[in-house]
Amino acid sequence: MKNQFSLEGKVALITGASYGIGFAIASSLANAGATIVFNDLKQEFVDKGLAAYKAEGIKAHGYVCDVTDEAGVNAMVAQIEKEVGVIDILVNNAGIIKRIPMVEMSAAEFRQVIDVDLNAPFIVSKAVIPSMIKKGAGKIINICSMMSELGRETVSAYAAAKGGLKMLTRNIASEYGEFNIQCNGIGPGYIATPQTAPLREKQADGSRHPFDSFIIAKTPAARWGNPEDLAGPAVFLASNASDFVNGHVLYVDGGILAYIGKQP
Ligand code: NAP
Ligand code: GCO
Repeated sequence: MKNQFSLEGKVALITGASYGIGFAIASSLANAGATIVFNDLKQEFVDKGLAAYKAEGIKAHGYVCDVTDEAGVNAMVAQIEKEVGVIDILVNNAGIIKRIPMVEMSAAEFRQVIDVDLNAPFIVSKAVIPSMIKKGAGKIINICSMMSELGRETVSAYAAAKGGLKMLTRNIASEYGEFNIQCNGIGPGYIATPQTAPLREKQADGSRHPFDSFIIAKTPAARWGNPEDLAGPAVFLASNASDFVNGHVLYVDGGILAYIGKQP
């Protein structure tokens, strides 16, 4: 059983993984034996990430790269193949959100979210698939969202992107499954990271943010998730244990999608 989940000898690229969910997923893949490669937008963040991995006893390789820049991504993937090895596991994690009511959102802002959250997973996947085909195996994990299934006020661009990412996941599985490439998604529930910090900020009187209380009432587990809650699911989808799982989104949400919410 242990062998089925082992990632010994595998190279994993996790995008935007200096901290937050990406960092936790990368650490779990490293603990299962994988060699970790990650990127971030600026050298300063890459350096912080490298120090954080080192503190965990993980030797990681960090690159500066904007995942929306196709030429930059292609150059980074070529450099990784030369310096570290062919990428066996790709986790499309880098993402942004803009919480703006739709009628107040500019088309440029909408496009920016789509660019990072949907176009970039296309660009990075496209860059790694040819070598996976040559190798006869590959794993792609797209970090989806509750918003791959649900809408809410102010997140039109994010929901459109994450809904699209779910379908990109199914399409990569459909198009490249015959080459022994599995593409699946992880749909995290509400996870405590810098991205969701504004939704958990304490009120002036020290009470919980109303959105914080709302999420607790919507989650059967009655808590926010931690990035570490995604570790086991990520290892499963990166390993041979999931070789016949393809085009699936594994929601890791403490039960949100199953629940109508606590009656006030
Ligand atoms: P986060 O704390 O904001 O971290 C996102 C990471 O992506 C940062 O390292 C950021 O880099 C990087 N990034 C953003 N744009 C990039 C670009 N163009 N090129 C390269 N890197 C870029 O977010 P998180 O909460 O850990 O979320 C990680 C993923 O999970 C995202 O896709 C998010 O949508 C998804 N997700 C989050 C939650 C949640 O509750 N937190 C739930 C479901 C899904 P910088 O440091 O340079 O900004
Ligand atoms: C929001 C949140 C979410 C989460 C996550 C849920 O404003 O509703 O930021 O969208 O980050 O993606 O799964």
